[in-house]
Amino acid sequence: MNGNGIKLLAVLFALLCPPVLAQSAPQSFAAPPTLQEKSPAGAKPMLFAVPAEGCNPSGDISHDGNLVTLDLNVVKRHNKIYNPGTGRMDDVLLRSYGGCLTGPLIEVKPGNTLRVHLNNELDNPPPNAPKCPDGGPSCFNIINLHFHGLHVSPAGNSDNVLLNIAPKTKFEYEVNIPIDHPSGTFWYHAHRHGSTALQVASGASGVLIVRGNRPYTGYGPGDIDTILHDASGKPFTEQVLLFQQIPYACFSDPGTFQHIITAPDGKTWVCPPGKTGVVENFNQQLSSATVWDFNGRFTSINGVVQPAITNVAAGEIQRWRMVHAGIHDTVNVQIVPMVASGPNAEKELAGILSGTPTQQAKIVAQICPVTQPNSTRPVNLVPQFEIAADGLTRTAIRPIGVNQQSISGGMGTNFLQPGYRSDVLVVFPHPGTYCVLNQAATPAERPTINPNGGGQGPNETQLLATVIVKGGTSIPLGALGRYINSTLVKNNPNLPQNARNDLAQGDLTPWRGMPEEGPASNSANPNKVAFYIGNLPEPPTKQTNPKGPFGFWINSKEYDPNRIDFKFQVGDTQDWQLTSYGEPHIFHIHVNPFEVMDVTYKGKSIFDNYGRCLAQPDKLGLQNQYCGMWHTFKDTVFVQNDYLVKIRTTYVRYIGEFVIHCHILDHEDGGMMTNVEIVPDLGAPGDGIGMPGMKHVMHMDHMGNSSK
Ligand SMILES: [Cu+2]
Repeated sequence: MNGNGIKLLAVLFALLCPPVLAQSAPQSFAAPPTLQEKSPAGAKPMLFAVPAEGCNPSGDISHDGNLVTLDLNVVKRHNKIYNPGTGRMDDVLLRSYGGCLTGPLIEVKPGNTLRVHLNNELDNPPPNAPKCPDGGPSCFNIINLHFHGLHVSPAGNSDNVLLNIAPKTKFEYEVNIPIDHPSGTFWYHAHRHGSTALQVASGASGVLIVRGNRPYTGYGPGDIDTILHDASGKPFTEQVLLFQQIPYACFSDPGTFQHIITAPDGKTWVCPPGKTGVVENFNQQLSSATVWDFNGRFTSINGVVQPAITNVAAGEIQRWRMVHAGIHDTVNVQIVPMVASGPNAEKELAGILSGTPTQQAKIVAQICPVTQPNSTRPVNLVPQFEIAADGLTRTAIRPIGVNQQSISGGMGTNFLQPGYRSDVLVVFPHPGTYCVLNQAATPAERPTINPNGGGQGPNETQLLATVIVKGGTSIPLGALGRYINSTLVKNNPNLPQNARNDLAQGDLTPWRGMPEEGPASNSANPNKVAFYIGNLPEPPTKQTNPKGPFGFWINSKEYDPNRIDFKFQVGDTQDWQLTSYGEPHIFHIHVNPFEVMDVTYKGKSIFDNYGRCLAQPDKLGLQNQYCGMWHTFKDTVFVQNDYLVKIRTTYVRYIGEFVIHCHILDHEDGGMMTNVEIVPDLGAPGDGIGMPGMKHVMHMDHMGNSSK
């Protein structure tokens, strides 16, 4: 039976059977949807890409070698999300790019022009529609596109998030991906200030892969893609995993969206048959640090809850491209063998778990066991060998979850924050079933402000997916790292000898995504970004005034689209220091990635001279998730309160305005965003933009005064 048949059967069962019996087969893992390949006029039909099961993205795509053209229709459409808590497929009506629960996969090459015809088919909001978080009129149907992590122009009709694409409006984006762009895993999502969280939480996001075929020849970096293949040259199997946390709710008052239907516990959201789940109420569904911990919803992967990944053999090297497209909560990825026994073992080993997240947590603890805090028992984590962070190839393979030897931090977790990407090589040691977990955060990994929710992971361990491994060749767990390194060396006999020698040690420098930053021009006086939610003035240097204005602040200022807070000259290299007060936030900057130079706690670096975490490898704590970041390039970084994150960026090539913001997207919508402007020449009249005296390049502040 094919995937569609299985899904249809699951739906039929859901309709005909009591909830407990509903799930007879696991949800099949589905790759992100693809758009139909558009045929050039008069030509024979080209490759026909079948949409992923269960949805039909609206739009099409064509690749002609240099140009990737995409019709991307923004629509609200009915879909189904499996809810193990009730055993039913919940009906949802959500905004997305293309009509599926996740946007279509976009693949480009360096040097391509990506042309996206964005067609906003959403309705004009009715007069009583909920207002934007900033108090303005409803903006939930106004959308745009952000190409997260791409090094492209932020201006005009490129990666310009200051655009408003109104309902019933078409807009043509043209993104020129430079020929020297690193290959890697990127993503796109909605970014209209005020509706970003609501739209991304609805599914308005998708994966964007830049594929590179530049070999390493001894001069300049090559693309990691060129070495990830078997002995015959066939690329390793890839799995694209877009993690989404869609907080759909059913309302007893559809239309006004004020009263969420809950279970008798008053917390768990439920959708009775005949009701449709929506994301329409910002305050109740999105803007709470703990809502995702208690609402009973599940993290989905490419739109599917707890899928079973089945195309895996023991000993096979796969590349997993993980993208965290959730808006608010940490996902702590761990992989462990399942040890199910007992009356439900057969279903569990097939990848089927029933129950709410809380009910499942007890089962997961038994069948997917991981060392408990303070235990010295070795764990059987399946290591994740990270080759790229935020899309950019690392200097060395980072082993996550290698017992007692890992520099990845406590419990060998791959900490994914909203906006992060992690490309890992995985090898499953033996046939059998494995759990892909979202590991719970321990009390030590929660900010003091929120001991019961939020923080560095869910409050209960959750199953994200199962992997059912069949056939292949068994490899001892402890030998997987050496196996990957030696296989890469063996399968790439034509590499220069120095690269083969490096690769044997897991060194990826020949394929590094970004060159090491040079000195910064402002190292004595770095730029500062201080995140804070609360009443001004910002503590602790000044006493909080409960009567002071409340807000979501960066440097004690809320977002004003007319205000530029940072202005630099193109080509300049700048140092930054990032802090959060009270609770953690997530720093993200557009256009240029940054290098993490250091992370300090109480004035002392958490790293030794070799970039290794000073904390014990498997010690729990807040610093764990920085352990793999020393001199790593990223575009998004967690800023834990009480820590200082030091980063460095060069503003390469592109001028224009773009933004820095918190990637907890309800914080961004609340005001945690600021504008950066890159200009050609800070010393020239008008910063080198236009002729001196030109009037139409002047900036107006919000009072209508010109700033130049
Ligand atoms: Cu934030």
